[in-house]
Amino acid sequence: MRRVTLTQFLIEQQRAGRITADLRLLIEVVARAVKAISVNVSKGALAGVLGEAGTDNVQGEAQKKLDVIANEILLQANEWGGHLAAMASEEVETVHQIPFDYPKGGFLLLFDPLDGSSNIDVNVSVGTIFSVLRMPPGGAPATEESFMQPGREQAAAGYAIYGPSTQLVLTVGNGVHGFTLDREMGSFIYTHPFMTIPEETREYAINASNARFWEPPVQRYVEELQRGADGPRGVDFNMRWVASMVSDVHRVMTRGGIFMYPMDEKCRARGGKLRLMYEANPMAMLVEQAGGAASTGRERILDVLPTELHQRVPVILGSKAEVERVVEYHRAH
Ligand code: AHM
Ligand code: MG
Repeated sequence: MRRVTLTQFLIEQQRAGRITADLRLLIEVVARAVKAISVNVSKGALAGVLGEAGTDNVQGEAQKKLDVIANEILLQANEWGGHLAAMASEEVETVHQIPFDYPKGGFLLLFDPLDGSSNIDVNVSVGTIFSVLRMPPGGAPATEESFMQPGREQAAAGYAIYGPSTQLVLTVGNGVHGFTLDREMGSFIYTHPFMTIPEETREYAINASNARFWEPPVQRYVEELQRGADGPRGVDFNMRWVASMVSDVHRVMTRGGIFMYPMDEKCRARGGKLRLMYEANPMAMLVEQAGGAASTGRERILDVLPTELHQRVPVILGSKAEVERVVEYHRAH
């Protein structure tokens, strides 16, 4: 069997005119950083990387040591290549400028370095999520304003999942492509061409402990699912919740279903739980590219015009018909 590496895949994308050399380099560098994060994640207690870092991030959340390590790996890997105008990270308060002694490029890179980090200490899958925007023309030097673009403008998006195997799932606007890390060779192998979200689904993912805080449309939708074969849906649904967005979305990508972190009374003041720029937008692009849909309940996620870097939004994504149903319940309410 001919094994296609990520490098080869990207060169072919470049030849076909789908990405520029700069974007290819950018994705290669992100993939290299992901390999380094994967090594750290998999060493766990052996490397002394578990537990709290003793610091809080911008959102006042306690940082894990691995949050800090993963953030540093991504920042350092991407600083010197000359393909970026600036970076933004869930773990960093303001725009991360490229050091003055390195050349600047035309892209903006955004990431959640280690998503689902509450799962690290219990040895459950975590991930990295990233999004690539273009630097607005004439906008240099990059400011927070340069990042205020709706998700539909993303040039690329992807995530890495550090599970039993490490996988990189990527889109440059031409379908979703999955790669598996060959640890011995140190390279990503193209294992999942054109991933598509199955339309038929009997599975949903939501933190059900928040049920009493949800808005009526989501309460209605989930109640109907829970009534199973006896309810209006006429079939039984299954529920899964890893509490690691990358894992939960990866399952939806692989075998269909719906993932929701909707608006609720606990997160209303902040606008939602998940971050628009580091979580919702890249996942929404991937899900749409895989034939699914992604909404806040009231608006397509990719159409949300951001007003701040660390903005949060409600997220409902996955198999199209299910997402449309939840949106319809919002409309009807
Ligand atoms: P994090 O970026 O601080 O790890 O938080 C985001 C995570 C998501 O991965 C996951 O979907 C959600 O928070 C889980 O929330 P909860 O703890 O309410 O189940
Ligand atoms: Mg996160």
